[in-house]
Amino acid sequence: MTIMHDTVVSESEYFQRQDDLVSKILPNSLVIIPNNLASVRSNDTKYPYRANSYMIYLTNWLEPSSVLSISNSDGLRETTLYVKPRDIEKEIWEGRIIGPEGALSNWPIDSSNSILEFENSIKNLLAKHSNLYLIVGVDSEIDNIIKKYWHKEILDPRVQLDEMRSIKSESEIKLMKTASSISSDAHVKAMAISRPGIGEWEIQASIEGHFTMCRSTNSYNPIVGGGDNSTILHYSTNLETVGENELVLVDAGCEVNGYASDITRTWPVSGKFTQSQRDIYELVLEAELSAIEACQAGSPWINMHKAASEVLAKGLIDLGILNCSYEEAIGKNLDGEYRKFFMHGTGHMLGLDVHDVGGGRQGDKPGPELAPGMVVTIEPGLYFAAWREDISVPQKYSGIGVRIEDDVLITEDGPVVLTEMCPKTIDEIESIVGSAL
Ligand SMILES: [Mn+2]
Repeated sequence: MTIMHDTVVSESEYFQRQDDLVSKILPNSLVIIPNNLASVRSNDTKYPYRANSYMIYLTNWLEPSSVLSISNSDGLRETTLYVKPRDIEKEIWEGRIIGPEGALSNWPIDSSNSILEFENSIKNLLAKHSNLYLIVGVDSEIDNIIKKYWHKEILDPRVQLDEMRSIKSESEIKLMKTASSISSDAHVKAMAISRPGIGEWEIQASIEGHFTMCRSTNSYNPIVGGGDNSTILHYSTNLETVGENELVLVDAGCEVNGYASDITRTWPVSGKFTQSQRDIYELVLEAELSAIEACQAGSPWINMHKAASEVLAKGLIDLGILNCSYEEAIGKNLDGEYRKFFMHGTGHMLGLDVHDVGGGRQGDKPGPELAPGMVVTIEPGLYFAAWREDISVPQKYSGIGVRIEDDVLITEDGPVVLTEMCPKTIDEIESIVGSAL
């Protein structure tokens, strides 16, 4: 099976993004964005390469050893890409190199140059500009070259770029819908092959196999935690088996043309939730639905977290897990007793990065207002680790971890769940688990 990703971003949209950036920065400025470094695993073996998300956003240039510069002197945009020069010896071993000419003919840029000319060229360019924007820390060699010739303040272009990236265009939303649908299918397939004794790695393999079959890749390392491992928030060893009547928590999503999806589902590998698992699952699902409902344009970021937290705090009292008043359970600043069991945020922005730019609660501030075009995840959870000595819970809940996560597009007409095709009711899940055996 193959899926054609025909929803790519057009050349004019990339130029539009560059123009938008140029209009938001100070006059007579130069913006410099180095691409991520390729990273060595050992000797001549490298880790899979992923370009810098800002580079993808502005040009979709995916080769390492490259730098983007955008100037707005004289009110005109001049976008230059410095890239690896052609090199037949290297290309025989490592694959074709596009080179400056290929880049100029096929990528959304105004001019190109060899990366070997970067220092000479940038020295002259810096002298002609009054302001410099640079993403520092991506490539220290580039940072050092710049600091040789620029002794004034260095501004951060992410201030402008993050604001732009946080509102998704129609083409970006289409890519994220494709990613959401591939990830949903992967979760359903993994549910269908689940059985008592299944290896966490088998579920991981099924999911990653589906991503690859669909010409996509992980947007982060999959979390497949069975039994007590479901209570480790970023567990990713995935090397144990899941026993009879245990839950498995699977947090896995793919990316398509750089755009991420992020789904978590939790299911009983034996096909039936026990009563205790059902108690916790139903409560987390109620919290999730309530938080999704709070994803309204104009509403502050904190509202979705508040909505999930209120349901969980009340539910924990009703189940006899918390023996305190509701006020103590929820806390003055959403920091009450319930945080022992729900210790992370309710969601994050999603886009080119799985934890995308532009969102979140900053300290005590309520965070940004939700706006149409933002995509956020909603992912409340409850975790009762058997190994924790600092908490006590009724024995029947010990070792249970449940998280449910969907990707939500904010629109004028309310939340649109991009991952809605991924089943999450108890009845749906029970009917799918084991159905492919
Ligand atoms: Mn997430």
